Amino acid sequence: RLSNHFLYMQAKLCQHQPARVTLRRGCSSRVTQLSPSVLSSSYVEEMYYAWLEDPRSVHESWDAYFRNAQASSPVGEAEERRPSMLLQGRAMSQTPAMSLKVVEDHLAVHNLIRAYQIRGHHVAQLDPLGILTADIDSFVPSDLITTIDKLGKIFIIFLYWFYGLDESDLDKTFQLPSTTFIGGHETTLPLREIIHRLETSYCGHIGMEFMFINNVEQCQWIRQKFETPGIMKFTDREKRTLLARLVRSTRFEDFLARKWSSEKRFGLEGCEVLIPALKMIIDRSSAAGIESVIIGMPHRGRLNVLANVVRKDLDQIFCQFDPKLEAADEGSGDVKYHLGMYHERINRETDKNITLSLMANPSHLEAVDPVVQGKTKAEQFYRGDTEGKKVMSILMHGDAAFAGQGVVYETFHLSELPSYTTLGTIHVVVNNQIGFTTDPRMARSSPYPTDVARVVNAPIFHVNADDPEAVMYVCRVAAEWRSTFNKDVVIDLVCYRRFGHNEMDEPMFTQPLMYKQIRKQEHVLKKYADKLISEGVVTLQEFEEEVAKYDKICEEAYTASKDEKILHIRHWLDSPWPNFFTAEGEPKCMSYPPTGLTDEVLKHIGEAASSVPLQDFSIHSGVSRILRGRADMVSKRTVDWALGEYMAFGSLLKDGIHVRLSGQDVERGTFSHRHHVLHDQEVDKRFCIPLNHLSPDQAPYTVCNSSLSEYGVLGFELGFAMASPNALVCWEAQFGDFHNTAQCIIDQFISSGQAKWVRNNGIVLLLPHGMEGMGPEHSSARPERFLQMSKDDPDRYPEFTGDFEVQQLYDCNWIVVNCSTPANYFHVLRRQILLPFRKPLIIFTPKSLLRLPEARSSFDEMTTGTKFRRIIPDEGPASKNPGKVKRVIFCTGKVYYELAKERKQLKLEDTVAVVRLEQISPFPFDLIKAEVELYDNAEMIWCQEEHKNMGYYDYVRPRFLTVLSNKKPVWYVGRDPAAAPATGNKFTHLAELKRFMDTAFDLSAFEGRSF
Ligand SMILES: Cc1ncc(C[n+]2csc(CCOP(=O)(O)OP(=O)(O)O)c2C)c(N)n1
Ligand SMILES: [Mg+2]
Repeated sequence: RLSNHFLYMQAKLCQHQPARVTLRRGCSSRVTQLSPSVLSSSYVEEMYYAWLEDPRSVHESWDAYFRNAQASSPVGEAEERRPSMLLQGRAMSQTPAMSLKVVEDHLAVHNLIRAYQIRGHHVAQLDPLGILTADIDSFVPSDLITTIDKLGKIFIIFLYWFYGLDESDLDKTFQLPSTTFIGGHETTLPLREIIHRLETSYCGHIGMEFMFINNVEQCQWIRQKFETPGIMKFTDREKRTLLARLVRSTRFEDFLARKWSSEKRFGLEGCEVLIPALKMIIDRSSAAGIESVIIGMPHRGRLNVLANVVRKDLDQIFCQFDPKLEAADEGSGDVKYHLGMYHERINRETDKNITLSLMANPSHLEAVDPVVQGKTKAEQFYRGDTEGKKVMSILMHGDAAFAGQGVVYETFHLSELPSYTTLGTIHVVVNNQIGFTTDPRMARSSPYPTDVARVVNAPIFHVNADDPEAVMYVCRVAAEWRSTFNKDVVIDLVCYRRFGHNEMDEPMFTQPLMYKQIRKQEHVLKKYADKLISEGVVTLQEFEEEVAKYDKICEEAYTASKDEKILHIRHWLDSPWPNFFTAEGEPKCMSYPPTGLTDEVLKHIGEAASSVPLQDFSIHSGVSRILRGRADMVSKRTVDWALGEYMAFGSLLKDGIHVRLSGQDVERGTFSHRHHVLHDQEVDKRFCIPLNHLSPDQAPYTVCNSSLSEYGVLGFELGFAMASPNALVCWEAQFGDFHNTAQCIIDQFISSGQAKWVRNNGIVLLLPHGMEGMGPEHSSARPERFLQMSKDDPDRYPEFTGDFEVQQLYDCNWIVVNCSTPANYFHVLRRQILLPFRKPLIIFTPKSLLRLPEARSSFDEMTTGTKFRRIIPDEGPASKNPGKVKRVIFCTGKVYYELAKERKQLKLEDTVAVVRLEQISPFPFDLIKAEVELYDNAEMIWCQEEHKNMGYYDYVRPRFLTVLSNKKPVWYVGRDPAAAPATGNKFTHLAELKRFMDTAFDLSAFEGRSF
């Protein structure tokens, strides 16, 4: 590094040889080189104003300078002029050379201090292995004057080149600007000491990146925390605690390695300091009032965190290694390093209660980040913790994943948004300088893996993980930062990975040099124990006793684990819902109350939906028209889609159920149909949410436009829904197809979460869907994907026992519906909350139906006694005389209205029955069976507007055949198979529609065909 620096400097010096001559300090030519911006430096102003108040408060050289400058100005003028002006023009030209040198030197020293504050981290000693530089680039910023003693003469050249200072200046004292705390109680220091202290603060085992923060108070706070001389001190007790925690962390991994040498565990070796680091963050946060910490983390060190931070019983962890234990719970379960945990305990350091939840997560790195944030937000919300003083989140990351995964960026962008902020997350990066087999140079383009955090002005503290006290200090500061400013902060633990990616991997294949060094690397526990022993803080015997004590705990737990006969994933639940289930975790009943409401309630909500609750509130004329339209519908006892949704939300709110609707532009609604937030047209930023004005004892309604993210926001809402069963949490995609950028949340959490982690989740996905001639995008919410992942067996005819509807819902992994009426949409939303358990609900929502007069519902379909209809049978002439019916068309969603219109035009209403499948999955075998039996002479058709390889066909076909005992076909009518979900050509769109409508009503279309 130093030689690099030297070569670079030499090159620069040669390149600028002539300039060097003219730049000699003290020459008048140098004066003209100083730019006005330098001369008007706030530092000079600071000195000037301090001098005006008390000439003795500044260094004597400044005193002399300002006296001179003032003396050379006309009487009365100097006081009125800014000090920067004093440095220019007449005042400057008349200044004696000596005073000018003082100004220049102080400015130079000021610049030098800033250079350390901004770029000191680039030369900090961050890599415990000493072979890589944490910022990838080994280049030393040329304005840093590092290591006076080592550099010798070179140092002098640097000092001269960048700052115009020479060797003789090293022992001169300089006034310190207020933007540094290196002086402690001193206001002046010799230059040599200034450089020494800057090096100690900025180029040791901690590298700080914070000068990009656009807030002076925050920058000052950080400077004070790291620059104040002697601030990084620990008491002997603190050192012993740290050692004991390191013992636990290290010996836990050793124990697992000894007992299960060929098992994957993604050990923490090389970053054992993570455990004391987390514990320090939690101790400090607990002291600041935090009562609940929600943690998200990847594989590395997860078991150790469970054992030593969350304090999962060790025998429970060891059980997970026993291949002979049978699973007690339904579902797939998950591997041990993905499981979550919830634990309430006393924090030993603060003697206060603290709840720790480590969220279960999939292998997909960083996917859990927004989920943790959502759950944290929900816990803050339900506790009324509006300032984030009670609940907080900690997110851990791997260096490669933190830099590579886009969801990290999406999650950071939620951190300051009012409806998504968790008021400060502490991020801890286990930066072992490798990702599986990939070097940092191939894994990222940014200097550090943490640069993504700069977008939200989060301070970033890089720290050498082999210096446990430095790590503790950084963690302490990070926790204090969070409780002071309620903003995100990043701790980058620069460490190494002692073994391969997992314990079976051979790292020498790909990183031979690094691993040769790692083999030589002494364990951090040994190094720290030696240090404390040499300091006399502990004796060797005490240390050995501490080790033996923990080893014994492990051995005893291991013996106890042998008594376990069965594995309970239920014991690893990260989000328990007390009182919602029975003690055994079962639903309290297997039925749900009717979802219909009285006319009175419907009217009341309808009135709220059509009026402005605030006085003197001027709304847009278009909105006014919409509200009048709603009032008109209410008076006629009808609802459109938006009003049906209003009724569902409003009624739940009145019953004390919190409703949260989040997604892009949801407040107005993509299709301008919702208008849940009214904006005053006269007063900027004045708005109101009528759904929050229903009744004084209602639950709050949250409706929030989200950032333009799907992965991050859907993950967030999933986390929000995890916190409580008594909330309807809905995420709406702008158009249904955009959910594919959140596919990871759908696949890894929503579809399979309960099977893997035995936890319920009632999140609702609203996915606008339908072929409206809008082109390949914006048309399909990809029902086929959701249906393919539905777990109800297509080939097994279920037993119709008890409340079959509820039993089926209980057994499924999610519910997929496509409602054709607002009333049914209303019921399905209410059913979601009235069910005695929670399942994700996927709703394909309409676009053109939002305004289609035929697609309105009467109050009669929503009043007391009515409920969600899993299918809507034909209720016209066909159903009155089913024996005459030749064909039954089963369909779902919007195409029903096209079929009904066509059938009417063709006068086939008594020959063709049209049956709507409203709940597609789980498949309503019972009701379909009844329809099939009703029309037993008719041929069966499945009609969809989607292409044949998309939509619902592949899902419904085998299930129809099961109902029909494979004795009768169900013919397909719809668009042909295609690669894109829809045509971009309007003409083709209509031609396709006509073609399949013709087939749907061509009663001879399938004549003679075999199946
Ligand atoms: C989204 C995703 N892509 C790929 C993988 C496969 N994978 C597992 S660990 C790993 C390397 C992770 O490196 P890093 O984030 O630095 O964590 P480390 O293992 O070094 O602690 C990869 C690529 C994954 N789990 N998730
Ligand atoms: Mg890594």
